[in-house]
Amino acid sequence: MRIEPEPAGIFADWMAEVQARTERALERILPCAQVAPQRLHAAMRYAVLGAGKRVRPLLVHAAGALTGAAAASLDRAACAVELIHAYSLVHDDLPCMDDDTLRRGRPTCHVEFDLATALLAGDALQSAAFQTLCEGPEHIEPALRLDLVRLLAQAAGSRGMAGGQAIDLASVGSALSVEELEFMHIHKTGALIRASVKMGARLGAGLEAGAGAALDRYARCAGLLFQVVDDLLDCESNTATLGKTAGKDRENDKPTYVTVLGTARARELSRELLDEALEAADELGPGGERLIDLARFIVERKY
Ligand code: GRG
Repeated sequence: MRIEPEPAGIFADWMAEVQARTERALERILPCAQVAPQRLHAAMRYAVLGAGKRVRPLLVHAAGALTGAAAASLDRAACAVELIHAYSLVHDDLPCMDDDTLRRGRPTCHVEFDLATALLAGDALQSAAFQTLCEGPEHIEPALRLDLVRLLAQAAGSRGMAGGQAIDLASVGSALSVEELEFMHIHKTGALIRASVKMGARLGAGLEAGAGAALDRYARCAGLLFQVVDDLLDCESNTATLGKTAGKDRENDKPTYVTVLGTARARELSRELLDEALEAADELGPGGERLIDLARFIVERKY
């Protein structure tokens, strides 16, 4: 049985509340720009604050709501994944990677500052993510903190996001099969999205084995769905709406779901992945509403 979608206003209010509390928590976690080394701290704050949809923090809170975790105990995990995400964007935009000048509607970090500062800002954001998980007044057991650190490290590392990025860079100009493309994106984009869901759920009460498997299926579909939609937006939207350079994948001769499958099939795939994500979320029963709303949001987003 399908869980009925909630009225749009309820989700919009919840989303705005999580985005606002995440912004406040990030603001507190990041060093002040007045503290030395000022330029590095200013670059870190520039890369993180004031923009971004906060999809990964939203997933942390949605999965935490499912397992009954208190919002206050989810904030640090939400910030930690967002800090890793922000670091990945800063490094991805560097000339040695995607070489982009626009991100979140403003100049990329290395354009606003300089190459070395952007590189260091990314490095320091990654460290800040793990420090965030280790600190905090919340009563989170050391074993649970360690689990969170492990989940995030695995997702960000060579068998997660950084590995996916390496495959992405190596695939420029080559024709990937759908399986190879999926493998790349499960790592590059999917790993952090999956970790967000796992970390949020881990902060609440344990799930039964069946529900744990359904949640992981949801997370895997959501990660791939995010990427398919990203590929469609890259070729169908425009720079002003996206806040980053449109058509960049084609310019960089990168294989995408659109180049490998064509637009029509890529769109069909996004519908299939959404259906599978919703089916998995349905299996979770009451409490899974936010995950359902978020899967729809990932598909309907305009940037
Ligand atoms: C440099 C180690 C390293 C990894 C970079 C994730 C990634 C790997 C690069 C980002 C490049 C990119 C455009 C990937 C496609 C999916 C994606 C992560 C889009 C940006 O995420 P959003 O839409 O961004 O959640 P906002 O700005 O809303 O946070």
